[in-house]
Amino acid sequence: MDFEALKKYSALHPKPARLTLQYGTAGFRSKAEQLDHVMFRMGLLAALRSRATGSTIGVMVTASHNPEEDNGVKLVDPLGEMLHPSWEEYATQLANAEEQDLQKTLTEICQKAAVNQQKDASVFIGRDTRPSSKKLSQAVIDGVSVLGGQYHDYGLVTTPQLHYVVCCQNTRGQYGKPTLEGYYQKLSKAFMELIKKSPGSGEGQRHLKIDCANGIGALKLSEMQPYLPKEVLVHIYNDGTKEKLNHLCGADFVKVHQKPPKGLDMKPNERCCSFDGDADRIVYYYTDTAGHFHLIDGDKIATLISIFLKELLAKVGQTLKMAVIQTAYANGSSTRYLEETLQVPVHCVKTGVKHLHHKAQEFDIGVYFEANGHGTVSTSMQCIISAAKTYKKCQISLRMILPFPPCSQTVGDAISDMLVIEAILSLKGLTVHQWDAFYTDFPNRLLKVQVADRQVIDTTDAERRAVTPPGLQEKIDALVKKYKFSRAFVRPSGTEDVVRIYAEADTQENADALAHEVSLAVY
Ligand code: NG1
Ligand code: ZN
Repeated sequence: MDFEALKKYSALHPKPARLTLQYGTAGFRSKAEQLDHVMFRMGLLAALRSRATGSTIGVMVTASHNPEEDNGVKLVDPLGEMLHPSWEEYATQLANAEEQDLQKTLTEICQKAAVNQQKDASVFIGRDTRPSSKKLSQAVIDGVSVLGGQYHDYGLVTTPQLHYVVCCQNTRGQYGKPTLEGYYQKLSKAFMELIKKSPGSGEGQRHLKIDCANGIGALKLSEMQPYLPKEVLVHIYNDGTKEKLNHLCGADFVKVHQKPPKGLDMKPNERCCSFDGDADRIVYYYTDTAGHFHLIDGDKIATLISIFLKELLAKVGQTLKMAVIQTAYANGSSTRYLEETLQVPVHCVKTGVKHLHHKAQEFDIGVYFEANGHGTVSTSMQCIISAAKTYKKCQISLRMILPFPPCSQTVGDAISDMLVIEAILSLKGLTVHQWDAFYTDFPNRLLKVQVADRQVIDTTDAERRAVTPPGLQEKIDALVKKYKFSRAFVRPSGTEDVVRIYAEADTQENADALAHEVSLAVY
């Protein structure tokens, strides 16, 4: 390690005094002007992680659904997964080390993680469309370079695209070509394979209006247009040319406010969807003829995919183990429908797609979605092998469906999820209204409140119960008892300086009242 060069470069990316940040649910997130040193240091860490694993590591500069003024950074592990938890701690240590301790902290990480400093380091870098992202990604490059690492800057990409190229690179092309062209080709080929057996195919085009949150999704969907089969015609709204990123639009806005985004004109029963700011989440929605808005969130997306896969497995006589993975935010009605009507096992894990992904990998087929629309389907090697064996017998090209290739095997991906959903709706001949009618969501409310120190709240049971501060859970229990068919929980956010409150009850009024009362108990 060239400590002189390190000192010189680090001085160009100084850490603001007294600032401490944590590698949270999805990496570091903060106001963009606080992040230059974090980016430089994540460049350093990515080079070390690359040496430790002997693989290419990804660094994505984005703050997803957060306001345009924010930014963030997350590392992508060799198979396109989220950074291993043991390294999250190193990330936090490195980001918070004072200037004079930087060298010592790096040396300690190298010792603890057995990093062979003689090895080559390779890092892929991507960024979203935030005005601050270009400069911040340059700081990442400085960090990689000062440790002698090689880098490839993919520039503007969606988060899932960066995960894709990292996975392709490290699996020597088995997952696909590590280029955006490879990504578009892989997705459109998988989609066409799926849809060609559709009874509705050849009967004209499927129109879909997409709110791209004024973000990277618009750019990348436009790029993908020439690769998309003629069966699906996407209409892009909120492309970022007029309004600010995530402002009154995008998947998070639509999910939290349960209303349509600004900038998208909806006709009754028209199928619409929203991506988030880095295009790893998707939610669908429509308004009915009476003008009522209906949200189809991640829970209903998971349900649609599970129904399709379950029927398919039954048809080809497969007995593969399938499960749905949710978090505490999943609507209780979806859990009941999946378990009781569909008879699919459901598991609840902590918030954050890395926890869902991890659990999903315990099954041959793991369908995992957060209620906010972040998710995908993971398939095991065992599943792929048996699918290949039965391939010849199948009416539908099972080989193309398992592993469900339109579904990203690395992380939730709005573009690939959208193609899967469109294909399944077409194959099953379902309208958006029929899909929505699978079950009715229990009335619910998600609130956030700012408190002096959100970390005083500690939780257990997949975040459904608070263990600290003392007395809080007892207060919540007493409030929940006041309402019928109710539940509520609180947890500190891992991406914002807030505490989140979630409540369900028999009516919307009661869900709102319960959420409000719980929020008062949190202060
Ligand atoms: P936090 O801020 O930890 O609640 C939010 C989402 C997560 C996940 C991450 C990363 C909710 C309630 N929480 O996490 O599900 O998607 O952002 O983007 O939607
Ligand atoms: Zn996102």
